Amino acid sequence: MSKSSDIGLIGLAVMGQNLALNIADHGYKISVYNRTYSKTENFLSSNTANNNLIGFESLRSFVDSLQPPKKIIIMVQAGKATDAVIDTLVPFLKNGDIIIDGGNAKWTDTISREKSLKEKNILFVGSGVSGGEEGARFGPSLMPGGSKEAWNHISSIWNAISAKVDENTGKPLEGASPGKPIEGGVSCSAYIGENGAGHYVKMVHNGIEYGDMQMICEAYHLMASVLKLEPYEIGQIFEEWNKGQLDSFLVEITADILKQKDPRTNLPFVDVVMDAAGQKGTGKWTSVNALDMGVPAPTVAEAVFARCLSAIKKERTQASDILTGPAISKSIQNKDEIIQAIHDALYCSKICSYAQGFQLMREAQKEYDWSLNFGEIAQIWRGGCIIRAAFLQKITEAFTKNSNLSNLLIDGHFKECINKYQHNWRKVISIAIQSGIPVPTFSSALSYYDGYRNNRLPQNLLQAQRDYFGAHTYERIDEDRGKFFHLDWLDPDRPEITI
Ligand code: NBP
Repeated sequence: MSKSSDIGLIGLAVMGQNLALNIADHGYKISVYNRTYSKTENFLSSNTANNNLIGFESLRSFVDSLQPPKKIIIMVQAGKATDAVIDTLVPFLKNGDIIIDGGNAKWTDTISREKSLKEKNILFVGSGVSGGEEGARFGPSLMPGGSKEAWNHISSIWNAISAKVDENTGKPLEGASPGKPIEGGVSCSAYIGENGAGHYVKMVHNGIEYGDMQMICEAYHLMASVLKLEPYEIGQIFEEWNKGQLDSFLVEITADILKQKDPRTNLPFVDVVMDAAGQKGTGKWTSVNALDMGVPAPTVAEAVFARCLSAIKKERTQASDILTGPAISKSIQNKDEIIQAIHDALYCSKICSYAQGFQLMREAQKEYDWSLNFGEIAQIWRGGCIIRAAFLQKITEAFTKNSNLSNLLIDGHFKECINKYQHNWRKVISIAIQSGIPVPTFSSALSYYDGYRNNRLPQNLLQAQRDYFGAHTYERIDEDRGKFFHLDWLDPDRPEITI
């Protein structure tokens, strides 16, 4: 077997097949392998016109077909399946060969894998791949991390196959089709950092995606319940919103979904879909990591909890017969004003959610000794991925102006937006509360904003409570930070104890 392929790929389910076709479309010769050979055969027979694809039944022949250093992408389930594939692959590899995990691995697993493969002189890249099936086929957003040496070998392929955005506007370049990839534009791929940095950033991306989706759902819920608009009308509103500041893939598909009829009943499609959400875990990982590091990221967590609450459908149905809430006002005046206010609430909440996501990454880079480029991260999310949005251009601009920006809320543009829209944001949340409509992400984002901008929070009392029952000590406002005191609560008139 001549060593003729530029790269190999293992795992021919949805993502693997599409990524392989994307790579082949860009002129790279790619070898493919799957545990169940019939899937490889089916894939090849459906793509006979593509001369850059070559399939193998045996793993050894697959590896033998690759040019050194061998570059092998793994696109299988995260966790045990990824480890199983690595374990079977390693005996066939030599020093300096490269494994790239394109699955949704947990970043801590990527850190461990990179470390143990390094000991075997195998280079490892953990690359976030975002954009689902369509992205993998015609241009995903790629977040590679791990061995820098390996990155130098794969960067030209990664840059070629990733989504592209317009150099001036930052808008995604669309219109790719089989055999005709996008030419030119700025690549949505950049080296993120050492070991697990790429998969970490992909996880935060997914957490932000949870927040974005839930916020859109809250806007829809308010329009449907308070304004009593039909799904089609709400779809038209989202379509309008997609032309302005909220221009994004998720708003665009929301408009399409809301305008869609159920082919079976002819009812609005959303009205026949069960209101019980699933999840695959990356939102939960983001929230657990935020709690572990002590970073305030309540909006993503609320989005995860909103899915959990929706999932207990049977219990909610029973509770709906027992529990009461306020009646929703029948006559709504100034409908257009409320629609505008919901738009503004969505935009402000989105700013806060992203501010939290970037704060999380800022803390993680200290924890894991990475050096993340936040402007570049926002830039590679502008195309290919689920959270792609015009808004990300503003984040890139904010970090370009100030790479040490402590929080997006402080940036001039975002500060001005919130100043302009916060009246409407507060109004919408008041309407929701008075109408008994849950808005967990809108309201948690506002509480985050009010908490962040408040110089004095009630945790003075909390610290006193902790000292009272557990001698946990407190700091004083008239002493230096880091000096701790304890009051003898059985005899509070005694001088306090300096710790
Ligand atoms: P799956 O995650 O469903 O993986 C199944 C594929 O892995 C099958 O082709 C299976 O082969 C193969 N596989 C091999 Br090879 N060895 C395996 C083993 N030891 N155990 C289990 N499976 C093995 O595929 P996917 O949905 O294409 O996703 C691939 C990765 O990309 C995942 O990590 C996923 O989280 C990530 N991702 C997915 C999306 C998305 O939108 N779906 C987006 C971004 C990232 P078989 O045919 O023999 O069973």
